[in-house]
Amino acid sequence: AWLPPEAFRALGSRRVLVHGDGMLVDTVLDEVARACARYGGRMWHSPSWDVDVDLVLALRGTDELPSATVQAARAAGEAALAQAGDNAVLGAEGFVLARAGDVTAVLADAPAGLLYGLFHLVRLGAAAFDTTRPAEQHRPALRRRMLNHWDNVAVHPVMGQVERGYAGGSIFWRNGRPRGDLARIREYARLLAACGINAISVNNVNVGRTEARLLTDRLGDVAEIADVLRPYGIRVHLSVTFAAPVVLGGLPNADPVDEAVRAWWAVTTRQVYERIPDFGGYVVKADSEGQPGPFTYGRDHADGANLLADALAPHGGVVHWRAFVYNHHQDWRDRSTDRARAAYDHFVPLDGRFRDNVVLQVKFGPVDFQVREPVSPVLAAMPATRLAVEVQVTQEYTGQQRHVCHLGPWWSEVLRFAPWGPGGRTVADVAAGEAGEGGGLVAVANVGDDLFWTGHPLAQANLYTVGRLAWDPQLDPRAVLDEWIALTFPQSAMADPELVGRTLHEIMDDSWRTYERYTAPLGVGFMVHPGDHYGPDVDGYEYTRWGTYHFADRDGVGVDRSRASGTGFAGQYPPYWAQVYESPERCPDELLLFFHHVPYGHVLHDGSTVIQHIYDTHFAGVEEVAVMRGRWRTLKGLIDPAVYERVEQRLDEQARSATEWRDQTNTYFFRKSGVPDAHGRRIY
Ligand code: GCW
Repeated sequence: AWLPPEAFRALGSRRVLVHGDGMLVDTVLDEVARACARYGGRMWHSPSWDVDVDLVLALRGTDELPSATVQAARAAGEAALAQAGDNAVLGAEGFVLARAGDVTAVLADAPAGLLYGLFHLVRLGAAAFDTTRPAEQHRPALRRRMLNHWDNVAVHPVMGQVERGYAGGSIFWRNGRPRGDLARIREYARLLAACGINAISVNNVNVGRTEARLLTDRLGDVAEIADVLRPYGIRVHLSVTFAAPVVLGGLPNADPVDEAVRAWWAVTTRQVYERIPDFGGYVVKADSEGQPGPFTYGRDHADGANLLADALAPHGGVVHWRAFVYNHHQDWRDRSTDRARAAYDHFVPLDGRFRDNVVLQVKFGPVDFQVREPVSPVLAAMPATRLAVEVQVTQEYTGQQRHVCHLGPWWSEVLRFAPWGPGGRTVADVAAGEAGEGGGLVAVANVGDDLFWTGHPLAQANLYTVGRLAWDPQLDPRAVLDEWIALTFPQSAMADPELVGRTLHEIMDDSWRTYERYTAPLGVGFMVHPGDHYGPDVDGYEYTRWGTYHFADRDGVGVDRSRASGTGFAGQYPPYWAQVYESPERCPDELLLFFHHVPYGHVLHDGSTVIQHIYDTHFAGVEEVAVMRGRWRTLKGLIDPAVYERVEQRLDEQARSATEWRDQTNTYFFRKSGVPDAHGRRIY
């Protein structure tokens, strides 16, 4: 992945001094020592003698450093910080990079900062040692940068080892037991630390009977994982079932106001911390898609979340309570119920009632990780609640790691979106919180026991990117992709690095929009095959209980979510966007069918009609995949043959599947509308 030995060449060929102590400093030492052993450099740890070095990684506030050059480098770092005035505190994870003469210095206040500084050096490669490089400071914008693994411990009869997993089995679990490959987990931790992830939940939010026991008699399995992740600054969290007091504790109920229930959670949680002192906390999917929750006892989500928060608070833990709550037994005949409204309707009235250590985890869109959705209005409506934004790295609805679909540009768009109107606070600001107290970014993981980690080798870039955007949501996704390419396909190991880099950009940069073009049009969503969610089935969900309808008929398509004549969902936004979305004329084209039911002849902003847009984008999307495939073939012989072949096979499948999408979608809308393609192309 993005830490091949080559990535450490620039660092490993230098004289490096590491100054400071602590578990994460030991990790830095270990990384530097390995790099130096491979590339001929040399490392010292806090020596008492005078040495000349090229690089110093030091904790601030430690004793004076030995040699004059090292002191100068440190002074340069301090000067850079002083210039920044009251920002001079780097915090638990920040670092400064500065140069003095021939020496590069990385300074941090805490060991984690040193580790992130080290991986920053790895990213920069030789450029880190450029004498003209100005000093830079880095601190994460979001405090918690988390992955949720939807990994099952026991194989689920329908979902398998990993729910919505497209990269083989779990790296943690196999057939009901820990997989036991701690070396692999350690490598995973390195990769995650190198892109900035600092928290992981290790089991599915749908918690089965076996998985429930991770909280109690199987806690040792979790502790073992925590021990491996800890040296890389990653905390372990656990998905728990709200019914745990019944399922595990033998109590008659799990009612949040019942004293016995409260005591059970308090004792159980204390035992977790006795075993895992830095345990992060719980992740909970309650009263959602059949999972148990407080509704059973006539309580609300604040009662439920606060129950767990109170148990965690004495130990410094948090509960991530998911806002993905909706009626999954809807009747398609009932036009008054709108799934898009559900999270807002359930949670916004509870704003202000959640404890400080509750993080409400909100899917970025109001429905479900579609290739295009508006940003969830919940993110703008709960000022007194800590909110986390949830995105899906595992490509459930975006090609399942068989299609190239680079999601960086999409997440960047979401994080930069200003829910109160242009120029206002952004989604990233909400996740960061006013005083850094926000809930952060949570991403559903895409890794498995696959040789390439993610099934599709290019899907690794999505994981890398989500970590980097959580660290700094302002990063340009193209630049992040550059980083990933440079690390994963190192120049010195490539015959033609320029061609490889350019080709990967050409294939990946716009691949999310390509995927959007050949699948569900104009934000309407859900035209996937029910159950596995792969491939087209335009009416697959149209008459089901899931609340995901497009309402196509002979005259038009789309969901009327206006206040004037529809479900009123558009009114859940602050005024600026409520007005924009309310109007079919002002609504951005890419979301038109999310908000409006319009005739096929409705004219879009680009002058095309809805029906012609559907035809055009579907033809274009398939052509773009053909171009991608051609481009990939130019890399034959230039990159690792195993990677080459895996991607080539997946591109074949992408081309087949995109064609299927094109033909089914175009044929469907041609049959409904009777409107021929203006360009006379073949529609079946
Ligand atoms: O997208 C849907 C998935 C479910 C998932 C659910 C959720 C874990 O189809 O598999 O369950 O979302 O986010 O809880």
